[in-house]
Amino acid sequence: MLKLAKALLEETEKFQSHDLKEIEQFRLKILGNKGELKKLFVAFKDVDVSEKKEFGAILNQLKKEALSKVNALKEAAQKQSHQENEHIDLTRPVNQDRLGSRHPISIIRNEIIEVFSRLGYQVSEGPDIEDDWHNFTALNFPPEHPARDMQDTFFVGKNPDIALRTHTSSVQVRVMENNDPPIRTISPGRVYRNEAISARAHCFFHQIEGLYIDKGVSFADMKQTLLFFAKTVFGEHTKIRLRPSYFPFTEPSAEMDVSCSICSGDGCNVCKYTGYLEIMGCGMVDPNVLENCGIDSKTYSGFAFGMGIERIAQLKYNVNDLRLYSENDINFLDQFRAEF
Ligand code: 2U9
Repeated sequence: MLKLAKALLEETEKFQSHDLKEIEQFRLKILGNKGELKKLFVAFKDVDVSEKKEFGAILNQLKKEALSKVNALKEAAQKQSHQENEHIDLTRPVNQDRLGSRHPISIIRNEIIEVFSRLGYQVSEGPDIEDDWHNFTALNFPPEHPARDMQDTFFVGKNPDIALRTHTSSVQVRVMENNDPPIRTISPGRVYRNEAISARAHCFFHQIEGLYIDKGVSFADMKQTLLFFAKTVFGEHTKIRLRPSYFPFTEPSAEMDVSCSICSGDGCNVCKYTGYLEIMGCGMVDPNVLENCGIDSKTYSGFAFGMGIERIAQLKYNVNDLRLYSENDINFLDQFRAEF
């Protein structure tokens, strides 16, 4: 028995392994319930008294040695397998910092600003929360106009005088109130309308409106300015057409179409076989509006125009669901990465 105990002690001292399974088998063999140590302790009772001291000491040493060996080997094996799982692939390319990209609405807005700044237009901005005067009354909206209704406009609190602007014309009223002609200004910005959100309508969108006031400004000036705009944004071969329309703030008023860039005016499903696409409203500023803003309508005249930026983006990018422009889905926005 003593011999066996000594042999097991030697085996324990020599035992080496990185394999968790093998270490566990060794543990069971020496320290397990049916292991060698258990058997030796049972046998200890029958050992001759003269050998008991040495035998007992060896059994205790074996137990201590086996326990610390198993624990140390297990710990080392676990560490190694962890490191193996964490194996570093040195051939992997480095993590690239993701660059942001411009929002399509910003791209189009900047492009439009660029076109009009070449013609001497300044950019003007104003508050999103407006009073009745700047959003409606100064712009010649009659008291019963439907836009003044809660159904169409977001009023702020219970105050019928304060609302989210429904167009950026309010900014241009402020420009006229605070500046003498000549005035050439464009006002880009977010506008709000009380509409249910769908692919075709949203409760907010973005506009650019333009205003030119000086002595002797005519409808022909407007037409030429807007033709220049259309050719720059949609291509040199673009044609425009003006259809009579009505707005409270312009007289006469018109809607402007551009020839369809998909079929060049021949007719396709994008332009619904008309050859033309509606892109903006325009007209000569109503003399009442000039007077409301402190400008002498006998001396000065001017034209104004307004367009939805989403509408231009829909035509340029062929992305028709309006919701995509405000959801900020990274996969959608990523597609405009190259366009800065
Ligand atoms: C002042 C006077 C007149 C701006 C104009 C339009 C025609 C127009 C719409 C196009 C689509 C708004 O985004 S939209 O829904 N706009 O049709 N806007 S003339 O007229 C002005 C602006 C300011 C002081």
